[in-house]
Amino acid sequence: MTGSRERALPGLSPFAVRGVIEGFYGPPWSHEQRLDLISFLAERGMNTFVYSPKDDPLVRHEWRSPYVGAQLARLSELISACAASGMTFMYCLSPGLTIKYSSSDDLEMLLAKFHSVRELGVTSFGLLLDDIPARLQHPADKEAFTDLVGAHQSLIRNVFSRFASDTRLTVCPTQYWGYGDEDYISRLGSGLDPRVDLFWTGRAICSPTLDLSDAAVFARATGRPATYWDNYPVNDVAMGHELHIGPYQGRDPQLYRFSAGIIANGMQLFESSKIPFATIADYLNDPESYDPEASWERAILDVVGPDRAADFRLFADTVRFSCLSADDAPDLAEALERFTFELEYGDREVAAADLSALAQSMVLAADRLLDGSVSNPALIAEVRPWLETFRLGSLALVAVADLAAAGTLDSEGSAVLRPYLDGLRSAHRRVFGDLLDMTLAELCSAEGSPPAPPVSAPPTAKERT
Ligand code: LTM
Repeated sequence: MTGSRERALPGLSPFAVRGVIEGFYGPPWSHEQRLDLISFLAERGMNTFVYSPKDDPLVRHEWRSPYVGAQLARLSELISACAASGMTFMYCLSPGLTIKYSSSDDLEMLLAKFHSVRELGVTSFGLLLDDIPARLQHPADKEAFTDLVGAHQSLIRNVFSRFASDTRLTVCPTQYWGYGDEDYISRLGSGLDPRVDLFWTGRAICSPTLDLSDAAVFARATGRPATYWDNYPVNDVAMGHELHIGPYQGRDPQLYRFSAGIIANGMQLFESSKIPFATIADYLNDPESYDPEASWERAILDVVGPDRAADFRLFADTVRFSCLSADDAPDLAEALERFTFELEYGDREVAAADLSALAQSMVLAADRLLDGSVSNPALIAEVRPWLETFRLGSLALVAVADLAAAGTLDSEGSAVLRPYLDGLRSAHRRVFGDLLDMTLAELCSAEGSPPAPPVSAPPTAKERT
């Protein structure tokens, strides 16, 4: 450890640390995907890839086991790829599920594992103590330490003191979110060498905003600026039905004043993650001028390719919901507001024609993305279940427009639309979210004939042939 924090070059990003963490639960990314990501990030001014897949046994459940054979070769290749791209490879271990804090054998095992990776050329390490028991479990630990803070301070100090002077350590504390001055994090931070960096996810595990005032509180309480582990676009565990491809937003433009940097946690959906990653890179490169929507348009063009970018943009509007966005489908919401108003106070035929044109263009976009030739087939394969739901919802909107044109929304709405509503609900993919669900549910509650049985989407043009 040199003691000097990595500095951003003048005129470039004000954040020293800019990167991505493979830190999600679920099937890890493949070796090829990681290599691809390293170039993708480096090309966009990012400088760090944090290796910490929750479901890689060698970093968590089997943290004591050494790398051998193909696993060693692959790790080595990732490290070389980062070095060749000017990226920092941060290697993390998560020993907290099984470590005995008072055991010198466990400490030596941990140091030996870090050392084995250090031999491959790594000088940046993470000690991740997230998602582990919040209280000491081993009787020997309870004897040796007053509480978890004491055990963690001892572990971190023992690890850090044995690192070479050119080696950095970032710790993820067990309480990694909140106001930033809670008892655990304040005591942990104030007892650690200021050169040890701390990960922090913000006010929540998945934080809608990262505020400058919160960052200042954290820095004051812990004696160092936060390195944000930003849980976006990650969609693991209970978020698996959401597709987080919206733009990065809600991060203070001056966050760098009290933060060492941001590391974004990806989705297992690798290609899809590139869209938000590209916007995160834009924010990190120039947070004060960052424009989420403009950055997002560029990211879609970049990742989807020019041939289908416009089609994908129509779809992407309907999966905007995430911890960063309470809006499910902002463009469609505006169109539905216009439709409802026009229907009530204006011209029924105009209302129906406008909605029909939009909905039909959405169906066609879905068909081209699902069945046509695309420049990023891996992306389309990942988002296919959401695209199919998008198509079904778009067909439901065509049906709404048809009913409106015929003046039969009230009398036939329930019979015609209920099967779509049931189909959308049983698809278990968050597309259109509450917006379409509430619209259809309301139309279905109107008096009329009983609904037909649930349907799934009629076949696309290609499926029919
Ligand atoms: O956020 C942290 C520090 N840990 C875990 C992540 O590994 C996980 O991916 C996210 C999202 O579910 N939540 C966590 O608590």
